[in-house]
Amino acid sequence: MVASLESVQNMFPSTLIASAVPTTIAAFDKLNIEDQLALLWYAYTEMGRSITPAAPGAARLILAQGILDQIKQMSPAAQTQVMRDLAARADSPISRSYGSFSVNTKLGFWYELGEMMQSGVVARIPAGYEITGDANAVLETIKSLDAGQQITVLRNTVLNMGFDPAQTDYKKPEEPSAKPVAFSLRTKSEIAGVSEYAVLSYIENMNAFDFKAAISLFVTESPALQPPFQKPIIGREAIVAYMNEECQGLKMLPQQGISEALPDGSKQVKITGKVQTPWFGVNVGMNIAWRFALNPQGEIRYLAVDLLASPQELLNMQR
Ligand code: ECH
Repeated sequence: MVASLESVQNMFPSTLIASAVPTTIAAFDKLNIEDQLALLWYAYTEMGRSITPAAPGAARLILAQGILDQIKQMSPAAQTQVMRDLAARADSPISRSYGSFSVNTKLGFWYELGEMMQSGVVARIPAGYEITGDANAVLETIKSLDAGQQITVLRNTVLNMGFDPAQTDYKKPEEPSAKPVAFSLRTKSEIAGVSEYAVLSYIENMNAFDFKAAISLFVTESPALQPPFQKPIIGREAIVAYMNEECQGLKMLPQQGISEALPDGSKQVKITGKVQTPWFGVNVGMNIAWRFALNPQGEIRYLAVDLLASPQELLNMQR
């Protein structure tokens, strides 16, 4: 018998996730557009989280470059309007192009725009702009989050911007995937408490950006991958497309785990550890749990990735 998706979604129910992230994003969404942009500016420039300069690689920005050049030529008022349209998800030509960008191109676009704002080439948030009390409350909440949670909020606000009529998910072919790391350079993963082949091999392949090998560890029929705060992505093809877009350059540093055999021969495995994004490199380690449901053949039927509420959760190995 195959366990239903709902039943495996609830495995290791004591895992505490960072629910402050979606509530903060929901509160942010209710703010007016000026406040949203000003808040992001303060959050980004004042929290002192530095982006690794190598991350937004030039190749990634080919699609955004035309629009960035266009923006540079505009009057300060028009530049501000472009930013307002993006944040308001208005239907404008630039907002449509942005909506079709991949995740990393969206982040790279704002990274560049932020640099241009700092150097004065693009209109800044007017000096002396006072954010409302509501916006200030959201900013204070963001300040109280841990670094991994802060960058997750920033990332999600950037991804929600722009106009995307089709709401296309992970079908953007613009980013050629980088070559997987050569076999001779790969590192074996060892995780205290876990010896399941599929789990160890998943981490090794993901750290080598070998997404084809990683997906081969999943069941053929409707495997599911559930990213933090998202609905599960179902099917091998959709998962590989997602990995190609989202997992280039991610570094997974699992620390420990627990494995449980169920009467039907299937298994549930939870591991916890850190994940680093190429955007922030070693500056930010996100506290993560991976919850795997393995079928009796040891194949991955379901994998949930959770952003944890606190570093203490890294040690939570209860059922
Ligand atoms: C300025 C002011 C005006 C408005 C805006 C501005 C610019 C903002 C900028 C923001 C940049 C933000 C960035 C955020 C990057 C965050 C990255 C994160 C990555 C998390 C990845 C995880 C991976 C988990 C997974 C694992 C698996 O095993 C399976 C797959 C997967 C200031 C100009 C907007 C520039 C760069 C949070 C957790 C482990 C689920 C992917």
